[in-house]
Amino acid sequence: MANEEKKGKKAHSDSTPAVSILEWGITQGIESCFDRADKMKPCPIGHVGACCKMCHMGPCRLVGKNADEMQGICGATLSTIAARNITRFAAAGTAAHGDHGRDMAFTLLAVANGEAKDFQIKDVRKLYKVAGDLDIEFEGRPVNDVARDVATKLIEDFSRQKGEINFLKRAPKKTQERWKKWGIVPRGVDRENTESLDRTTMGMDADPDSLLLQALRNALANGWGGSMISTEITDILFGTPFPIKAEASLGIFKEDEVNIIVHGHEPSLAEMIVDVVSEPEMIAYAKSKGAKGINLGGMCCTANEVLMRHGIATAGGFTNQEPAIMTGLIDAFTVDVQCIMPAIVDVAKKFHTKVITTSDKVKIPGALHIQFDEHHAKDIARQVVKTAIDNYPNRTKKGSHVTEKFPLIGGFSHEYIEYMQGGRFRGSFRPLNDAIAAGRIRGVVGLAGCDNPRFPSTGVHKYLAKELIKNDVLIVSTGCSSAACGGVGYLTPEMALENAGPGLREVCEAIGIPPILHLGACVDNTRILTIASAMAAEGGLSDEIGGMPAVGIAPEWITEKAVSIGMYFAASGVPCIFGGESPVEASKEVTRILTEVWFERFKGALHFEPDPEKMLALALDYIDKARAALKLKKYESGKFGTERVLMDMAARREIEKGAKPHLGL
Ligand code: NFS
Ligand code: SF4
Repeated sequence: MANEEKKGKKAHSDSTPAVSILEWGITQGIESCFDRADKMKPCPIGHVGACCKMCHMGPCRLVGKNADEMQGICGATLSTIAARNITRFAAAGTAAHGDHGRDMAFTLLAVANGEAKDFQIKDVRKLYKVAGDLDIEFEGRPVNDVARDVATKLIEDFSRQKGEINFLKRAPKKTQERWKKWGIVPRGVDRENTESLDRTTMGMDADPDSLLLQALRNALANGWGGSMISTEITDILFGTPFPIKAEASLGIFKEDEVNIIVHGHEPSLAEMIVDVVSEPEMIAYAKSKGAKGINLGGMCCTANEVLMRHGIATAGGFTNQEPAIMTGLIDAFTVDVQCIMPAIVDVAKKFHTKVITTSDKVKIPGALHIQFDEHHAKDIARQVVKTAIDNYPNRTKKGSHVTEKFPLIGGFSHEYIEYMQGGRFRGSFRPLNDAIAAGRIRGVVGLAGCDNPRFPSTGVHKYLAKELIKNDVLIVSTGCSSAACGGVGYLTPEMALENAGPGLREVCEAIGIPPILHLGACVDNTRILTIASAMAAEGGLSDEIGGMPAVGIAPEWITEKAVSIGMYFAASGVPCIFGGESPVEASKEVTRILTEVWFERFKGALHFEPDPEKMLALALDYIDKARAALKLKKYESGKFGTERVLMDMAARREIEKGAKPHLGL
């Protein structure tokens, strides 16, 4: 392609900083996922037919006008194949989050046994809270003994063959009864994953409903198992988040400092790097190489973890990986696990950037591998940082740099959300429930999931965020959705003043919070389960998670993890709306099960809806219907009851001061 032609080519991201860098990249012949998305037309199978490759009689492609009447060689119908395929998505997603949770549990065990000396248990209160939930005695016992028992009991959640995952009992009774009634109580994470693979192999379960119930059981093992274990242990080890200021966008890199990115999901190494970059010897070493200092930034969910706890800036979500390297300013691009595009190595080759893989589960040809080991965590972190510093003088080729960045407030753990509604001694969910009942807040949406190069990437998140808050819907956001919103300045209290409906604005003003609460990484979607359970226990709305005026939306989802998350929300009683073409559209039966049948049984659902306006309408419709079923005041913008806003002013002062509150655990 001639350079002139390349210049005219548009990168279809909806993020202005990303577009300016990507378009520069096009002129330089540097490819990104956006270019590959243009070249690689999406295979229509899924929404116009089904493909099964579970055995070597196939692959069997059921396509064409009569796909619905076709069968694979074994006799599997289109609905069987569609149900099997999406069940495997749920299993793989659970495996990813489950392995993350397992790694965190083993780290906690190593810390308790004194084998991982660089880590400490930072939140002993939370350890005791979790111990209490697990019926582990904690009073008067040494902290490490309690931690060992907690880690051991949670590790059992992975290997248990019979019985139930521990945290299921945190759910409202009625929610648990629905799981029992439909036989979807998960036993152990690994058992459900194995059973999903077994059931979906050739010659096994052919009944779509039965298969999809297993998908739900498998997904619940993620939501109330793997992911929740990860969130809880991460808080225990690194501290429960509270509101903290940070910055977002590709403009966070500094021309005169060593820039290091931590990308991926498991925060153990990243936490150590956070410590190491402020060590005087490291800073002196950076200066000896001509840099003014060391600048640490995050990407994807590792970014969310260190942002929530340390205010480390985020360079963005999934589609920002390549443009970040194209700035030419990154000296080390350190990755741990999940959502790491192998393509970053190709982009890095055009610059001086060193891609460093750190997990034995993630190796990429062409990357430097420095194996993480929690037993020598800080030494390994120092090795990574030193590699970055040594690479700083190699920065020669100029990339395309932007300077635009936005302030944000993140760090809304469920503990803090409870605290902000009444302080340490009066903390409860009563004010939130009252504000919803009175119509001040119309409902709550969990805005989550990936940013996708097949969309105007990040654009659907931004559209929905703005429209929802205009409609007085409080948003809790996680994962790359938080990065999409943070990267345009949406995660600030000012956003409420300028864009929220009158009721939501009043609530946000009373506490000084943004209308979009950044709850953390994708594993922290489990904080939403905890919040919803607390709202049910508080009374005044639904007495189970199902039936709340609450919806989950993953407008630009990409990964199998997203499907697993959508399904554990659906099984727990939250209708979910996913963007893009449906991967099961060709099967009317599977589509009906995911929506109508699941709604009838669990009050949750999984919709696929490519049109952003229809997504919004569907979400508001679910919220309004839930309000009507709960006999709450009909929502009308600007007209709400006269309940007092009981939110605590002390919380607001603490956000302003940036002081650490004493969370009322
Ligand atoms: Ni979630 Fe986090 Fe982003 Fe999608 Fe990937 S980073 S676990 S999967 S792409 S939101
Ligand atoms: Fe074809 Fe059945 Fe084998 Fe699938 S399992 S590839 S449908 S024969």
